[in-house]
Amino acid sequence: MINIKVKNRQQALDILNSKTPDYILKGYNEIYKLSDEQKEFYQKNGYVEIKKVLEGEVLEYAKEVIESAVLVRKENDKRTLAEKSQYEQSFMQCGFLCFDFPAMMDIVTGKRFGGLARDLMNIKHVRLWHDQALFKEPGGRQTDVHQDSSYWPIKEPEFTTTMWLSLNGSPVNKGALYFYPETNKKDIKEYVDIFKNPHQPEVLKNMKKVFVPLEEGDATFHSGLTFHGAGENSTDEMREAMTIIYFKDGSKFDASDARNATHKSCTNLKSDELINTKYTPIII
Ligand SMILES: O=C(O)CCC(=O)C(=O)O
Repeated sequence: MINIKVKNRQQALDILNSKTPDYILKGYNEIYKLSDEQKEFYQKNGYVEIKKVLEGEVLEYAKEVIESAVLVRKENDKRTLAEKSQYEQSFMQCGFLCFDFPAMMDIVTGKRFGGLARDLMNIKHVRLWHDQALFKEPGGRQTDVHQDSSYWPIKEPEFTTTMWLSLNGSPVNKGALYFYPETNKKDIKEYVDIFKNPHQPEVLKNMKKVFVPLEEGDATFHSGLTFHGAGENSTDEMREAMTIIYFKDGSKFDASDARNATHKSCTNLKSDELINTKYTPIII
């Protein structure tokens, strides 16, 4: 039940393949000026909420493009929620959308988003790691707690970050994200098998998680080291979010964990090589 203006595959493909209007592109690329407090909050806690990353017509346009991409990717999946795997009941996941659809490429390479990632991590340049839409269906289960960097073969996980942009609002009962503050600083590395067999890490037992409900157009950024998850969606509306993941230009491929070494963004790389593939362009 995507709340989508386009009615069918052809309309979706039309917008996905049409040229993004200049005033929309301007919105995707206009630099967002962060305050020192926001940067310090991110550095300390490993996540931060940023208001109005997109708004007005630019948000509406981006939403229609992203919904169209999800529609095209998922139109043949007729399974009910109950028929899906436990992992798939947490969200409909559509990755690497920018390489299939030009209008998605304009969003994913937007310097407004990449600039925020760069400035929060306080580095010179960021590369794209990958993009993914994460739509939690009505009735969708919680997203199990995990640490993103444990799935990524990147040598410097402290310089990885995810922008999680809410397209239609994510109050607590509609799958809001939560974070464990300061777990980015704790030297914990724990692989949670969210795909098949999730567990609650013992180290988080006495820590408090913080839910961050968002309005549409607001975003959070979280470090690849920060433990996080999301609540269930107990509403009858799809929770629509777009994520773009960035890493520091100059980071190297770490193939030591076989579970992650085949990541598409590192195709054809050897261990310790600079990550600079066709999937990982410099964004800003
Ligand atoms: O969207 C969700 O439910 C989870 C998102 C998440 O874990 C992530 O973006 O790293």
